[in-house]
This record gives sequence, C-alpha cells and structure tokens, in this order.
Amino acid sequence: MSQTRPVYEFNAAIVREPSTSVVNGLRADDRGGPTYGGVKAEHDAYIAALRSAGVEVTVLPPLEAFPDSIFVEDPALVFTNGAILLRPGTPSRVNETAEIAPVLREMFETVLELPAPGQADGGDIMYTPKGLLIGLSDRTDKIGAEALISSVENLGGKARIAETPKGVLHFKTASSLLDDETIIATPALADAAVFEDFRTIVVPKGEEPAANVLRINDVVFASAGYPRTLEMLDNEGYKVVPLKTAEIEKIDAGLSCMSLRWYRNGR
Ligand code: CIR
Repeated sequence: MSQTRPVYEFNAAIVREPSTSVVNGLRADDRGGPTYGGVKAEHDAYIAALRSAGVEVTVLPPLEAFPDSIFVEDPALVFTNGAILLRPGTPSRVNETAEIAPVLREMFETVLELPAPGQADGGDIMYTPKGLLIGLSDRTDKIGAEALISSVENLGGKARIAETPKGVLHFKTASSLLDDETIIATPALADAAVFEDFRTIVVPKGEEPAANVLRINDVVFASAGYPRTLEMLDNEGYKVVPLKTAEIEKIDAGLSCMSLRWYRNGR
C-alpha cells in the first residue's frame, strides 16, 4: 500500500445509482426526507464532477432493498493493491457488503474481509499520508477498528484509532483531508489530539456539515450550501468546486459518502 503519490490522487471510482427507496434513508433527526429526483440530480452532478476531475467512474445499478446503498463509501475500503470488505455498523446496511463484494472481487486481485465480530463503516476512515485514521463511532467499534488495523497492515499500510465527536454520524462527517499537511474539521473535532501532525482549518460555526469535503487530484469538492467555508477554502488557495448536497444531507450524508475511490495502476 505504500506509495509516493498523494493519497488523494485518484483515477478510478465506484458509485451506485440511488434507488427510489433512498427517500427512506436513515437519518438521526427527521428534517423532512429527500426526494428521489433531488438525490438523483445531486448524484448525476457528482458523477459528472468526478469525471471532469479525471476519474473513470463505474456506476452500479440501484438496490431498492437498501435505501442507503448510494453511500458506497461505507461497506468497503479500496486501495491501489486491494480492497477490504467492511461490516457496516447498522442493521439495515450490513448486507450492502455482500452486494458490493462481487464487484470488488472482479476489480481487485486481493479482497480481504473484516474479521468478525467487529463493525466498521468506511465513513469513519480517513486516508492520510501518515496512514489511515479510524474514528470510533456508533458505527465503528473498537473491535472492528482493531481488526481493520490488522487488515490494513496485511495490505502493507498502517492505521490508528481516533475518536469521533458525540452526536456526529461518522469521523468524516466532521473532518476531511485537504492536502498532505492539512485537515478541515468542525470546531468540535479540530482540537482533538488526533490531528496534531496536521495544520487544521476550522469550518465556521453554523457550517459544520461543510467539514465533509472531497479532495480529488487538484480539486476540492465542497458543499455548495456553505458560503463562508467556500470562501475560506478559496482564500487558502484551493481549487474549489461547489456541489449541491442539500438533499443527501437530509439523510446525514456528504460528498465523500457517494464514492469509493482509488488509484488504479496500469492505465
Ligand atoms: C446512514 O445513516 O448510513 C446514511 N443515511 C448516511 C451515510 C453517510 N455515509 C458516510 O458518511 N460515509
């Protein structure tokens, strides 16, 4: 897994079309569900944006039985040299892993499985140049995180455990990697010792969901609904591309959740 290219250099991604059942996606607070058409429009724009950033996107068909299956980031982790099948930490999503497994077995020579009985969601896992950060949350428990560290080491990488702030779904709901040295995080997570090796940019109070950005190659995709964060990133010199997330946010999701990304050799 060791590599010299930036961890945000990607040329391949998997996404899954939303099902009409996405309107029933899980949410902690019901602020009114999304519409299928609204999610579909955001998803279509997302696919187009990944392609314009130089990523070859494989689009999987919708799964009506799994309302949250559009969020392919959660049931697996992918790297240049292999994939790890995870065990999502909420009952309605556990079997999403079995749905994506054949696709990954087709695309990757090495596909590991997270050893039972732990659980881990990909949304809790941040790739950094210093190894993976695995945030403990209601979805990712200590047993799962420790098992995952072993799996990552088996692929030649390294990982360590971090804490996810209370009341936040995933570690990456509240933080994202912007470049080799920089993290963007909510005020609640910014002070965490876990980011001591990084420069931290803090999203303004009231714009917390904007902490989930997606760095791909030279672009930072950021949620369009948070003007102060967009301006801050722009002032920091990032090439910012805003994308609409208003609908997927109604089911607690952000930009990273909608793809699995990796650098595929030999293209
Ligand atoms: C869930 O609760 O699982 C979905 N409604 C949202 C998943 C968001 N995924 C992510 O942050 N990686």
